[in-house]
Amino acid sequence: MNRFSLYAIIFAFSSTGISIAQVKAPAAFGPTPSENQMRLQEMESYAFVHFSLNTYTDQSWGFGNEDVKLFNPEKADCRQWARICKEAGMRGIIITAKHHCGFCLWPSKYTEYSVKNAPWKNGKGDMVREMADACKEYGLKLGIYLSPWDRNSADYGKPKYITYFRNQLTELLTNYGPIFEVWFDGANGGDGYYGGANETRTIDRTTYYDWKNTYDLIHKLQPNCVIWNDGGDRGDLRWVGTEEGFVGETNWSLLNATGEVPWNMLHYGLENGNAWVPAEVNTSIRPEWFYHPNEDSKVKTVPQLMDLYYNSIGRNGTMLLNFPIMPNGLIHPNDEKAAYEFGQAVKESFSDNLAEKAKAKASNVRGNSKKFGADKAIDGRKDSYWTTNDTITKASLTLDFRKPIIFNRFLVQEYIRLGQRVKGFTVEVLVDGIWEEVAKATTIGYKRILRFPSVKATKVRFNITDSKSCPVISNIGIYNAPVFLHAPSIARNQSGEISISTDDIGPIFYYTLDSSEPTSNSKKYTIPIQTQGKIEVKAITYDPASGKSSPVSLEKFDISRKDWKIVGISDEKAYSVLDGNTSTIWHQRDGEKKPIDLVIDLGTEYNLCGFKYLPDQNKWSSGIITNYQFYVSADNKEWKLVSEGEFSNIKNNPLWQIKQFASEKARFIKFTALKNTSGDDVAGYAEVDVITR
Ligand code: FUL
Repeated sequence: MNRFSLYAIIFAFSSTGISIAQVKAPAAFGPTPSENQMRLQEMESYAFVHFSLNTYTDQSWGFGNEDVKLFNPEKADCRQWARICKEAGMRGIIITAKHHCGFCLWPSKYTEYSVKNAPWKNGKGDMVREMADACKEYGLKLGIYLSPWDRNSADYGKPKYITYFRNQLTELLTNYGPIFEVWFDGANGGDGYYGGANETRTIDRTTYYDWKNTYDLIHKLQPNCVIWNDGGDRGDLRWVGTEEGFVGETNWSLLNATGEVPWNMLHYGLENGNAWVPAEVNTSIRPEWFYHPNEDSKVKTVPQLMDLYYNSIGRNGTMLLNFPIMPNGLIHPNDEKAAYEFGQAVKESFSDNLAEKAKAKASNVRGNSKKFGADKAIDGRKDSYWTTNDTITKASLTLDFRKPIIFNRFLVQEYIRLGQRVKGFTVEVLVDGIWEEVAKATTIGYKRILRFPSVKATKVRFNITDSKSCPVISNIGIYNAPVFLHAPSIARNQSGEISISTDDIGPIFYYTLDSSEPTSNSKKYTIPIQTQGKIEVKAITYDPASGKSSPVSLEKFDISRKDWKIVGISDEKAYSVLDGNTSTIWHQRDGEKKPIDLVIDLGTEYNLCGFKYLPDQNKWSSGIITNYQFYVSADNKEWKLVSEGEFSNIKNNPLWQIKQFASEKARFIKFTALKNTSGDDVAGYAEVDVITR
């Protein structure tokens, strides 16, 4: 199209009486979002709630044989969940209607493994109904997590199970009002109860569910619902390849409609993909998805939740934050407090858009039309935008505040209904007559937020340095957001030295060893603290300039590992499993010989009641143990098996795995790796520890 045909001129008169030419909007470039995807993107943040039978067994995944009689949340109150999510600024809730164990939170007609046989409300309860009602009351949308993998069903793996799966989907999509998202977890197949068969069953994730017809069913029953699917056909959204709560800094909302989606595509999208598949960042407010009492002190703090916000919504993704439900049916007060304070912090950060008070000027305006002028990027409307002539792929927009203002955030949005275009941009500020670059980034998409140290400047210049086609910018925001200090990390090495650290610049730490809350009057940390035996350390980061403190970090250490010896292994590197440093990994390879044992002499006899294993944090490395046995011995000859089982979800969520057992006196431990995520003969360990009485 040439420049002259592009500008179809129609005469019109503006309110000032000056004749203006109306210029055609740019044509869409590449794939664009559907109305359903658009609606979801504008929701920005929504919650997950994880609740099932494994809430009662302290597991991450139920095996499928857990007793339905365990389910009795005597205080269950979905209105509490909805209120908390609303206070955190979320717009919807996705409930785990059925997790991998197969237990249904609604009285499904198609199975006995549901609330209808649980003591809760004498079998008359329906948690999905209560969730739907609570969402309605609080103005939230309802979403459904329905696990395709069902470790309870005798038919799982057979064609018959597909009818069962679709029957359940039909119940959920017809009886509970509008559903905004269905979530099909990618974990699928493996060991399970399967109606008593107790075996391993695998399926082909791409063909087994006949996704095309399953999707047709969803579209028919809930035309406004988006589909998240990590296990088969491309859905409307993509997983970002990690459950830690961040997507790539470069984040294209594009993939190819068919073909493989390796990790880098999940994380960064595909610059020239031919389908619109935006990123959804899912993570939990605690390390695990389900409730575990030992994580009550591990709830994400406000600075961590703000990082999550910037690394998801601030990087062109939506944010899906999980709340585990306690056995009594409520969200824990610690999670409630964090969610409330997070909601407040987001409001405080983004309530005053300083850009709206500025005068905007652009290097190029499409056809010099007022309709596409620079001020359209700061008018607070989502249906107007600043854009340039078609041939322009580099352009800048300057905001003039006419006096110095202080700020530390730059927010920008593309008008994605016309496609995602921008490939690179910088932000400069004018300080004392000199332009300085304060931030530089690649993609924008629906929303991008950049953080930088506070500056005092009179002007801001947003430079688009590269774009696939003419840039189309719907919104710019400048904010002076509060800065939150991160709680420090606390580690103990093998000799018992405690060190306290953080990534923040120039921090000061205060700590306590007597369970009291640390303040700036507590002991100041200068050098590593020598400790022995069981100890509880609490610490804060403190900024003397502002007088602000971080949230409190708490670490409980068991006996020190000073006298521990790794038996029968000459490789000195093996001691990295005891060094307290989570980034040093030791890999043990045993040729054809499986299983692989790690034997440790604790030096003295202890009353042992559990052990802890931290895998390699790089989920692609080999040797992440999924199935284990744990033995104890007094003499390194006679061994007693005290614990065995699986580390569920260890690849996607590589947390400390904590296993408890009935207490046993012993001096030697043997940790046996039976299976790993890489299917080879390697056992890898970041850390191994014990729990004593
Ligand atoms: C994972 C599951 O295996 C977890 O248990 C959890 O439900 C999470 C949201 O997805 O893949």
